[in-house]
Amino acid sequence: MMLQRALSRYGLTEWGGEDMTMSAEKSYELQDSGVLRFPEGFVWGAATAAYQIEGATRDDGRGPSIWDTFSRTPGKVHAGHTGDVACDHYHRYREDVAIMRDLGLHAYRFSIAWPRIQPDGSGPVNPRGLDFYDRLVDELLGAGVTPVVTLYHWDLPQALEDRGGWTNRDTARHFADYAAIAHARLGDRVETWTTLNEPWCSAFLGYASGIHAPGLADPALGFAAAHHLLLGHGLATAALRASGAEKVGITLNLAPVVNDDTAADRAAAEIVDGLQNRIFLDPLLRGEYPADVVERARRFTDWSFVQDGDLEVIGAPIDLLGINYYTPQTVAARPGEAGNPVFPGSEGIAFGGADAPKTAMGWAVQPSGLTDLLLRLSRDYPGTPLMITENGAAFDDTVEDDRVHDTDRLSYLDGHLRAAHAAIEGGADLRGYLVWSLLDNFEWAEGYNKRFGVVHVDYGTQRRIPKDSARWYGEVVRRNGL
Ligand code: IFM
Repeated sequence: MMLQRALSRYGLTEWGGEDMTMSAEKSYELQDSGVLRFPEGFVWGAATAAYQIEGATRDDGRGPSIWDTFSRTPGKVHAGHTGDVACDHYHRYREDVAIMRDLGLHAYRFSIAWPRIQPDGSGPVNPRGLDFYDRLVDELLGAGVTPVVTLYHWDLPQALEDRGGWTNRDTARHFADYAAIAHARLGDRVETWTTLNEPWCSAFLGYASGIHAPGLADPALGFAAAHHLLLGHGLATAALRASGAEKVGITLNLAPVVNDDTAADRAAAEIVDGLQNRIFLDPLLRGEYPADVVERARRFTDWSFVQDGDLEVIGAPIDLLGINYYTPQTVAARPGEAGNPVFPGSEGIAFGGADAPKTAMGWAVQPSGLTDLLLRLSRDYPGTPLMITENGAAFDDTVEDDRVHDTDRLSYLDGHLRAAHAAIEGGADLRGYLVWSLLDNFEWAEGYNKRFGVVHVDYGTQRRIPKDSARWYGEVVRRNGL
């Protein structure tokens, strides 16, 4: 059941049945292909998100978010876990920044909790919320770590959800106001701003399938939310530019969709590529929705939420495209198959895992997918610098004598860095790599049951232990290579 829920995060189902988790025995060998150097100035760092690590959900005037509500809804999150305490980063950020400094990280991508800044999502600003990020940014800069801000990593103020959340066009406007408020306070020290993290998840896990907050399950709402998220990105980008932001971007969760077996399978892959990747890439980077996606979604929506001028706003140039890559999407044409709720319009398509070792999430480990993805983006959407804003893996770690020998994670990261390097050699304009995640944290519907960190967190004591992967990663950073 738990594995099934983790799989469904990416529209996967369990093909095969037996334990799919990659064991130490099954884990693949580190490749030994000599020294690989990354380009000079390549940015190495780590990423987190507010609700996943901060805790302190009632401190200093923070308002409730949709994840506070959702995690309290019985049956929605593993074992009823909530983000109330999480990694207590709100109080321990100095210790966490010191870990980053010791690892030699160049950059830290964190998200700002909108409900700390505007407890009701619009209207009055809560200065104590801004104060926290002010302290965090200063601490980072003092440690030589460059802050990279994400404005929205899924914790919508509940007050806005009560008025329709991302299905309400007004939310996009409120988001731009909030972006300007955050920039006014931090813009003198933060150069790089990303608007949204993974709008696909917000729209289709949150509104179309009910797997994530706010837990609604209506395909039409999913498409409306996707559009308003994109509009929010566009309006926030304009607001950030007007306030003088230097670099503005967005982060998407993208995946190559694979199956070359038959013409029908290739057609199925094209459909899912539209529903996962092009539905965001095309409006952002080409100023239009892909015709096949528009057509396919007509069974759910007439797209009347798209108003004149929206696509110009959404398609305004950006300075950086953030890519979150974990696993490829493997599909097959299978007539009669019910549509997958996270991909409304995918009737007749079966989703499965690639034939590869799996992480604790059940996600196939396939580094070559990252090379393919980066090269495809360079080919189909040239001209926008790329950054890997998330990549990493959950495994069932154990602590022995104050050490965590997370060979599987280390191996995963090594493989993906080699894959990223291959893409650079192939011409991809990749500027940096941020590992997901700095810390073990609240993995959304999986609660604290899945550990993605390169630093172990004991949730009972809040003690941090850098895992072997963290030590290794620090060495990669130091050498600018492998
Ligand atoms: O933990 C999440 C993160 O919040 C968004 N990207 C995927 C990660 C792993 O599931």
